[in-house]
Order: sequence, then structure tokens, then C-alpha cells
Amino acid sequence: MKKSALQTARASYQPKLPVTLTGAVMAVEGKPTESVADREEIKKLFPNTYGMPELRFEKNPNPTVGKPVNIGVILSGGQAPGGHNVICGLFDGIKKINKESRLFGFLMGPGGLVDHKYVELTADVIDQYRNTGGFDIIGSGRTKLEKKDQFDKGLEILKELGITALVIIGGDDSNTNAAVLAEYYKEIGAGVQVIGCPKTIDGDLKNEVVEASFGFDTATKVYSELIGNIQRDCFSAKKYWHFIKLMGRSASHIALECALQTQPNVCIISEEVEEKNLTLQNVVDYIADIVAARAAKGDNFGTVLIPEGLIEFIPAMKNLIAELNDLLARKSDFAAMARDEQRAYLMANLSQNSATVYASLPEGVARQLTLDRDPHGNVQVSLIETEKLLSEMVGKRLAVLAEEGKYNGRFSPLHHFFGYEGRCAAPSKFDADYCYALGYNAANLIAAGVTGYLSSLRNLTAPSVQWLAGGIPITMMFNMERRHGEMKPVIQKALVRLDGSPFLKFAAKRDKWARGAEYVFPGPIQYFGPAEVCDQPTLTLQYEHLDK
Ligand code: FBP
Repeated sequence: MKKSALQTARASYQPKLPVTLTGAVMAVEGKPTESVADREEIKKLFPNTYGMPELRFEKNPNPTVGKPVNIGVILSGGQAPGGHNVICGLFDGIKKINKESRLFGFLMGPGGLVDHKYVELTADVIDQYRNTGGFDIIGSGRTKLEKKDQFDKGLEILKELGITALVIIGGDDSNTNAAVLAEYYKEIGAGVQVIGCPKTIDGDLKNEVVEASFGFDTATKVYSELIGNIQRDCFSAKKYWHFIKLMGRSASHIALECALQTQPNVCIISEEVEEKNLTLQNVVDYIADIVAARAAKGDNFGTVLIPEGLIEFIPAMKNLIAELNDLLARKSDFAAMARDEQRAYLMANLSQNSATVYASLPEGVARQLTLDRDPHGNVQVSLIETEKLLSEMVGKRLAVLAEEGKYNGRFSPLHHFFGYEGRCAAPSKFDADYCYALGYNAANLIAAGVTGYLSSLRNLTAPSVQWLAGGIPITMMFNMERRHGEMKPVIQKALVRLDGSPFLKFAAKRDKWARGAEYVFPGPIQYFGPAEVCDQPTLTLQYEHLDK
């Protein structure tokens, strides 16, 4: 495959490991741990892996050569920049322990383990992927690894290949499943360790002990570059309002980080909308008032950032969606009905509040809510074009304001959705180093003989050589949550904290950003040049360190 000049230049970059990981290490145990909540239930469900101590790696003054090991690796869920470097770090780490060690990659996600689809990752393969974006080295998938027969099927191939440790690179759900698998393999004496690595651009796998998931840094920098470019265009042409939806599933971390980096006129934070119990109309009015205020100064342009999951956080919309799920599940011939019959059926059967909300929606969006459903019968909210929904409703509101003599301007909206543009970008220097170190550190956890641990690096706002390496028992991050009608042990998802520094910094500035044009243009990710250009971690990470 032809390589770009940047790919060639980056291929030779050697990620900088924390000093402790540059030689032989020994694991130092901290105190036994407890889960964040629901301790008794979780202890009962994980009798073999509950309460394990946190681990810290320190230099080992008396190193010995380790035994060769065969290791399996899986990429799970959505792509995130740096995944290849986790695998490269893992490869180098196990080779450092013993050069006869071998690495096997399971293809297209957890499904590859269950279906026995794999490839051996040798040095010549690994070298092609150093510091590159994407997950294409082995592919990724969303098969949930949660049933005993899947675990047993997986064990067959692990045994056949002589694999004694499995590294799962994934988000909160994948690492939850990694912990369940670790517990099961320990219970049956399978002789297979399971280690997790924190991945997701969404930034929602973080807590007291995990500072950041990998990929968030690069993805938000790519989106911020694009938003900055749009803002410069906006500033030059002065004629469009740009409605920009940003990926991130439920949490608004991506939108918030991009807002901190680019200072747009508007950024909606879903968690705040829910907390204040705002309606869709409240959000629309908020945006329309800013559009009108700017128009009064002759500024008929601006930027609005919208988190992907917004719709689910608007309490009235949440109720409407829940009612639609039920109604449509009960009406098997719904899809075959004529459009006006469908509408009449819904209006007659929805509660009064939900019917009012439904009737207020633009026709296209109302239809999306009834058509696009996943295999479980749920509305796929990520397919709803929230950016268009909002701009259409803002347009209507502005027409009312104009009639009342409160608005006199031009409103020309344009729409964007940024997600896939950043998920496979070449990792920033931060993610290149972080991911490589996470993989390398996973090899040390394997050598330490532990299972059910997450590879952990802390002190991430310092240069990478000063990061602190260790392992976190995954059960420590668990609480019980209702999933598909049943209480399950899961890693708590981190939503934007309204009392956290990133949100508070944004909230303190947003009115000024709304009125003026205080845009910031971050430009593209840089690899060569001064540290303040190349080596800055996200503002979210920097501000969160203020809260520690
Ligand atoms: P993960 O949680 O698996 O890391 O996925 C992140 C993500 O990019 C979300 O932001 C987005 O909602 C989702 O994946 C889209 O996934 P897909 O492309 O599979 O529909």
C-alpha cells in the first residue's frame, strides 16, 4: 500500500514510555479495593476477582528473563485513534519479556474469538502499523462477549493456540465484559488471564482511577480543527449559521472539549439540558435568541455545537421515545399503514404530553422517530438529524420573533456531522505515546500474572516520561445498573459533571462567546515543532486535574 509522506515520517517515531517502563519492572500492591457502589452484590458476583489491590509498577533492581507467552488481542467497538499503537506496544512488551513470545489478533472484534478467526501478528505486520490511525490491523466489531457458551467457545481456540492471556481493547461495556470473562476463566481454572485497555473517543470511560480513554485527544483535535476552519469561513463570508453535530453517543464530553478549544457562539450540553429539565422548545428559544441578538448587530452568522445524544436527554423527548417504542412494538402492521393513518394512530394513543411534543416536531424528524429502529425495537436516536431538527425549529421561532418586531435578519443554516472524520485519524503525539504505553504496560500486567485488571497510566498532564504505570482491578469501577430490564454489574459511564472544571470554565465564558466572535482556530494536529503546539493534552484533561 502506498504511504503518504507523513505516514513514512511517523513510522519511525518511537513513542516515549514512562521512565519506569523503560527497564524491567516489579509490581507493587496497594490496598485492597472496593467497587464504587453496590459492594455486597458485586462481591457476590465476582468472588474470584473482587477486592484485588491496585498495582503500581516500579523499576526492578534484580530483573530475570521471563517465560515466552502466547497472547491474544481483540479490538472491540468503535474505532479510536491509537488502537494500532496499543497493539504495537503490547507486541514490543511481550517480546521484551521474552523474544519467543507470540501475539495473535482475533479478527473483527470479539466475534473473532468466538468464531475462531485470527491472525498471527509478526514483526513485519506490526511495523506497518506503528503510529497509524484506524483499527484495520485486525478490524473491530460490536459482538457482545457476555454468555458462557461464547466464553467456552473462545477458550477452545485459546487452548489450541496456547494463549494464556487475552487483551481486550474497548470502552465501558467491553471492559465490563472483560471483567466477567476474567472472573469466569478464573472460576473454572482456565489458565487464561484477561486484561483491559480503556478505549473510546467518547471520553466517557474515566473516573477516580482512570484519567482518560485513548482516542478522545486526537478525535477532539480533529473536530476542533474542522470547527475552527468553519468559524474562519463564517467570519470571512458572514452569511451562514453552521449547525454542527458531534459524535459522542450519550455524553457531551466531545462537544464540551471542542467548545473549549474553539469558542463557538453556542454549545449545548445534554447533561445540563436534563438537569434543568429543559424542553426542546427551551433549547430552540435559547439558540434563536442568540441568533436574533447577533442579527441586531448585523452579524447574521455563527456556530452551534450539538452533542449527538442530545435528544435522549430532553426529558419530554425521552418520554415520547419510550412511548413510541411501546406503541410500535404492539402494532405489528404499523410499517404497512399509510403515513396519515400512522400519524392518526400515534396521536390517538400517545399520552397528551407526548402527543403535543410529537405534533411540534418537523415532519421529517417525526417520521425518523417511527421508522428507524434497531433489532431490539428501539429508536436509533443517533440517526436522527438533530442539527437539522434544531435549525428548522430555530427558523420557525425566528419567524415568530420577526412578526413581533424582535428580529430583523437573514438566517441561512448549514449542517454538519463530525464523527467518522476523527475516529481513524493518525494519533496525536499524546495518543501515540499513551496507546503505546497502555499496550506495553498490559504486557507487564500479564507478566505479573494478574487477571481482571485494566492497564493504567496516570499523571497524564505531565510529559509521558513522568506518567505512572500500573493496573486497576476492573471490579473496582463497578456499580449495579438496570440494563434491558435486569440489574447488571457494569462500569459506571462518566457523563459531563456540571460541577466539574471543564463545564464551569465553559459556562463562565459562553455568554461572551455568544455575543462576540471570540473564535479560536486550533489548526491541524502537529507532530513536528514546539511543545506548546505538539504536546498539549486536551483542555478537559488539564481542567480536570485542577479538580484533583
Ligand atoms: P465506542 O463507545 O464503541 O468507542 O464507540 C464510539 C462511537 O464513535 C460513538 O461516538 C458513536 O455513537 C458510535 O461509536 C457509532 O458507532 P457505529 O459507527 O458502530 O454506528
